[in-house]
Amino acid sequence: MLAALWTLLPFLASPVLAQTPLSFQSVGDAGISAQMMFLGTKNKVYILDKTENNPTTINGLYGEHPAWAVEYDINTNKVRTMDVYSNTFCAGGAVLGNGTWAVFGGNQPVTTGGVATTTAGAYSDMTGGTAIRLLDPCDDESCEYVQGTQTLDINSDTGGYLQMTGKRWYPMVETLPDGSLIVIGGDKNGGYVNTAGQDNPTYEFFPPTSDGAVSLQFLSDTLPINLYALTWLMPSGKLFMQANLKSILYDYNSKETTNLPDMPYAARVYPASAATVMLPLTPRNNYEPTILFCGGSNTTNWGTDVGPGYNVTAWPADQTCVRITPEGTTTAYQDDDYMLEGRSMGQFVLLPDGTIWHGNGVAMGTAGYGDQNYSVGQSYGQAPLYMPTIYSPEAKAGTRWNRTGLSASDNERMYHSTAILLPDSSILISGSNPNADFTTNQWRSRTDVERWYPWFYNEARPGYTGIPETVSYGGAAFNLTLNTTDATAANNTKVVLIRGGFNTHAIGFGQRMIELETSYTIDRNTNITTLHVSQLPGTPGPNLFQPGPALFFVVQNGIPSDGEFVMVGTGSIGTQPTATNAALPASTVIEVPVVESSTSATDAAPTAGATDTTVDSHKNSSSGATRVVAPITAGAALLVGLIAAPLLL
Ligand SMILES: *[C@@H]1O[C@H](CO)[C@@H](O)[C@H](O)[C@H]1NC(C)=O
Ligand SMILES: *[C@@H]1O[C@H](CO)[C@@H](O)[C@H](O)[C@H]1NC(C)=O
Ligand SMILES: *[C@@H]1O[C@H](CO)[C@@H](O)[C@H](O)[C@H]1NC(C)=O
Ligand SMILES: *[C@@H]1O[C@H](CO)[C@@H](O)[C@H](O)[C@H]1NC(C)=O
Ligand SMILES: *[C@@H]1O[C@H](CO)[C@@H](O)[C@H](O)[C@H]1NC(C)=O
Ligand SMILES: *[C@@H]1O[C@H](CO)[C@@H](O)[C@H](O)[C@H]1NC(C)=O
Ligand SMILES: *[C@@H]1O[C@H](CO)[C@@H](O)[C@H](O)[C@H]1NC(C)=O
Ligand SMILES: *[C@@H]1O[C@H](CO)[C@@H](O)[C@H](O)[C@H]1NC(C)=O
Ligand SMILES: *[C@@H]1O[C@H](CO)[C@@H](O)[C@H](O)[C@H]1NC(C)=O
Ligand SMILES: *[C@@H]1O[C@H](CO)[C@@H](O)[C@H](O)[C@H]1NC(C)=O
Ligand SMILES: [Cu+2]
Repeated sequence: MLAALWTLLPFLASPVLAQTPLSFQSVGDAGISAQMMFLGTKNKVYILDKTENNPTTINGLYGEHPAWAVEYDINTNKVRTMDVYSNTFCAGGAVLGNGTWAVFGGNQPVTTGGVATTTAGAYSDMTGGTAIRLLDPCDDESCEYVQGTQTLDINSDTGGYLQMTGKRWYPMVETLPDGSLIVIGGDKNGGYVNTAGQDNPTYEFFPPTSDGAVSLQFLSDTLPINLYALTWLMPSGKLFMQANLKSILYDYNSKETTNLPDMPYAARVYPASAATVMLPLTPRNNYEPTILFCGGSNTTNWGTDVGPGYNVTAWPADQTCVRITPEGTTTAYQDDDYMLEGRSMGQFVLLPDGTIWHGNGVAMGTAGYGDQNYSVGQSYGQAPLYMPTIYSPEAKAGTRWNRTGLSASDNERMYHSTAILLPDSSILISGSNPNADFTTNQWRSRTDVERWYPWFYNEARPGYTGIPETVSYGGAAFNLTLNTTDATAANNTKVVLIRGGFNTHAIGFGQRMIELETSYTIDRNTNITTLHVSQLPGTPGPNLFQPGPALFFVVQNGIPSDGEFVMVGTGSIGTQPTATNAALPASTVIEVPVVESSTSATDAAPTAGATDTTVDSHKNSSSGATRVVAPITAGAALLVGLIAAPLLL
């Protein structure tokens, strides 16, 4: 019925279907299984899969073959296939400071059944181990990945500039303060876990530097579980890294490593695959990054690259959550509220209201798959979890997990599923494919796309004008004009930036959120409410929130506006200028001048915008603003207004 309506009323887009807050809705089909996903523009999501027999095909440079890359339009739910030549099987990615997205590594060419091949296989894919693909996202369906020339010979890629120094399957990628990228670790040919024999214990930069591949001992010390070694840039400019049970701060300038406490309770890195996230950076936490780890697996038996070697699907996923503030006064891991159930491959998605969506994953086993007699289908995980949860970072300990009013998805989202934030604050969820190739057997490869809607989805969103095109590190504040004259609402307005990042394997590569400082001026003479917004903190500048595109939200009384892309920093790769942040004006309500009854109306009337001569008798005491006494001139009214007593904030 709904489908018929849809075809009859093509101009009525998604509003035909009910968008119920706190629940999932099936919205479309990506045609491929969404192993990797990122939001490229306000309208387009880019989805990548590994090379496999997806139902959607493309006639590409190397002939007709199944597609493993599409552009998904979030308004029409239509897809455009994109030609990626090389096998993006478990690649990494991030956005550069100039807005170009980069996707690194992958695996050797495969043919039917995911079997490695060195000849032109059924899927016409080239080796992806050293590949780099670049994309400048677009709204006009003209953009394509820029790719090096890959070959079938896994040892003789000729990608040139677009080729890494060595093969990287499961590389971690993080954006650096100059907007370039660091690409870390990975292994050469794939497998359940890493091994010394095929480890690539180095990192390199993109754009490439003369350093080439730089050895990192941590990537040897953390074998066998250090694929997608979890990495976040810290305010000092060092990298916080966590793999196996080890945690370090690494200074890629001096090449010094500082050991931090070991990870308690469980492994978090792939294939244990905990949900991980940097908590929102706010003035309230002094912009001090805290990383949250939830779930994963507390097995100590990691097997080899061939597989776990025991019935891993019978091992319950871990339920613990811990936080660390890697550059805080104490660096001990602290217990956080445990999840409502054990979960591997849970995913965190930052929401602009400051809460964090947590969904997808399984209750038993780990990530990965293989043809073992204990696999369920081919999966090393089972018991999919259909219920998401909301985590509130600022709620009192003991109350941070909340499932009030939420409903479950109908669809399992297991290994190789993804979830990202959209500009309207809904979450796009797709993929799930714990299999070597596309299959309709258990657990089937999922190409369908769902959206999940936050509690405020159908509420009136705050209105404002004056969004800047760029946000800098320090310097003069900027002003927005809010469409409310309510002082409480103005006082309860936040501006946040979110980089959704590159999502794959339960990790939001580069996912980060920062709240800017604000104050407001309400002028009752004009009824104009100005929100004064600080630039990003000039200190520590880009180490705190790296340059590049980010979604900008105005959040009023907990309800976000639609997100719009702004460019953080210069929009170019290179040193980002920083400055001291100008002080914000104190929050002020400028009252309409009060006209004393002894004064003639003609003296008072001409004041700028002060048309309200019938003074509200309560106005004196409202908001603590200084009373303005007539008679006064237009200029004086303005002056007196500006020095009205600031509100205590
Ligand atoms: C961003 O930088 C990369 C690396 O230098 C370059 O390939 C790409 O074309 C640049 N993108 C834009 C939009 O300038
Ligand atoms: C793993 O976690 C379970 C609870 O799910 C606990 O009973 C068990 O002792 C833990 N095992 C290890 C090795 O930590
Ligand atoms: C599973 O396979 C292993 C060999 O890989 C064998 O030792 C074991 O007995 C098998 N288990 C079952 C339940 O078939
Ligand atoms: C593995 O464990 C699961 C869960 O306990 C069980 O259902 C399954 O039969 C086991 N498989 C094998 C091969 O032992
Ligand atoms: C739980 O989440 C709902 C919806 O997101 C929210 O309205 C409610 O305030 C939250 N409750 C607590 C105790 O955090
Ligand atoms: C403010 O703007 C929002 C979004 O455009 C709109 O829904 C709302 O009605 C406006 N409120 C007022 C008071 O104009
Ligand atoms: C923002 O508004 C304040 C007064 O409300 C003004 O002093 C300041 O110059 C404005 N800033 C910009 C960048 O326009
Ligand atoms: C503004 O909000 C803050 C909390 O964010 C509160 O402490 C302060 O009292 C509020 N001020 C007014 C004037 O409402
Ligand atoms: C400002 O808003 C108040 C209350 O809505 C209204 O009485 C007054 O006329 C408005 N003033 C101007 C200058 O629009
Ligand atoms: C308003 O302020 C004047 C002068 O400070 C004072 O005499 C008067 O009582 C106040 N009125 C009210 C309603 O607070
Ligand atoms: Cu994978």
